[in-house]
Amino acid sequence: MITPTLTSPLRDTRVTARVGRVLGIAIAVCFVTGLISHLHQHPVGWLPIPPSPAWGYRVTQGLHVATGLASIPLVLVKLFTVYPRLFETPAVRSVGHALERGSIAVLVASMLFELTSGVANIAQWYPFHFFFPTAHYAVAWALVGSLLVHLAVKAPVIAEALRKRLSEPTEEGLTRRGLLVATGAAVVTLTAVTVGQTVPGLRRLTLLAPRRPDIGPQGLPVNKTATAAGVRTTAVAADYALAVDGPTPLRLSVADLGALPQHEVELPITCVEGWSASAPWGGVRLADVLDRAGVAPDAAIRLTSLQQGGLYGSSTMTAEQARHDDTLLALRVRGEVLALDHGYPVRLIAPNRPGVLQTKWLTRIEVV
Ligand SMILES: Nc1nc2c(c(=O)[nH]1)N[C@H]1C(S)=C(S)[C@@H](COP(=O)(O)O)O[C@H]1N2
Ligand SMILES: [Mo]
Repeated sequence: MITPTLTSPLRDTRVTARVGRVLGIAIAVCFVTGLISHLHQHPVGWLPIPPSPAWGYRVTQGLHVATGLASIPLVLVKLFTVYPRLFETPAVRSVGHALERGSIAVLVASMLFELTSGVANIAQWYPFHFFFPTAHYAVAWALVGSLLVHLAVKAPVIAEALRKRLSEPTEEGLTRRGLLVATGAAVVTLTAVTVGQTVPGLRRLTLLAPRRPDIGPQGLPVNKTATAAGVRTTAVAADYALAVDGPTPLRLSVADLGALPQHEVELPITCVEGWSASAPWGGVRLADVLDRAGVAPDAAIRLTSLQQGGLYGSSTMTAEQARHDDTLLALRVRGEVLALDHGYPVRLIAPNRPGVLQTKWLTRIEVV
């Protein structure tokens, strides 16, 4: 039997349990908001997402990314306090012990996978060859499953560790309390320098987030440019028209769209990467256009972009989302004609909807 040699008074269940308690809360919020966000992006028929509150996805995805980032220092410190024990031998002593260690192996591996893949996605870096949302979502279940096993197995140890006072065994070096304070400071700092990507008041602190939500044409970031989408010529073509399929098929030129009743709504673009920004959008109600085409009021629809290929070249919406008063075929933002990179001549903007589904450079609307 090898007893871990890397000992430190900081490696104590009282420290581990206290860090773990905060980490557990962060993971719970991250998991629940992640499930909601996943449901937004990959809708299922039996649980349709309502169009209100308009800020719903902004809050769930903002919290998801913020709690995921806050977990990074917590996981690192928690691992620091226990890692010698991960290499204990004999590796397996009994069936119960095997289960416990197995669940920790899955927990550590899935946690590290979720954090690294999540950060890579925020940075739009795809070194991996799997489809990010599917893998990130599947591994989240493994993480939560193994976490529940871990909590059940360790419940008595955790309860006892949290009950005991955080006494300091020596006067030298970093104290246990010092480590907890430093960990808290790291979490607060990391949150402060990233959360401005979605919280307007904290924008100027946004040092570490890859995007500032107010930098870009017309004061909004751009994820996919018109050049990247290959629509530079088609979007400005003289014969451009938006096709609307229905009992009365329509072909609406930019001038036709401009001649319909115009509305303005204040709505956020919320990217799954964690940034969001609100802006006043102007244009035509999707419901008005669908009515003119004679589309049934309860029909779900698909909106397709001029962009050829690509994952986000089209999106679908429920009838409830499509008929909401704030769901616009936007022609303008902040009173200006949409920049080509924001979807000129016309894009979708709808309440409580992930950015990936706010399809730009629309060319066709059809019933699904
Ligand atoms: N056709 C098309 N529309 C698209 C995309 C795309 O790749 N192609 N990207 C989406 C994503 S991921 C986001 S976050 C928003 C961003 O809109 P913006 O570039 O106007 O800020 O557009 C969405 N609309
Ligand atoms: Mo996005």
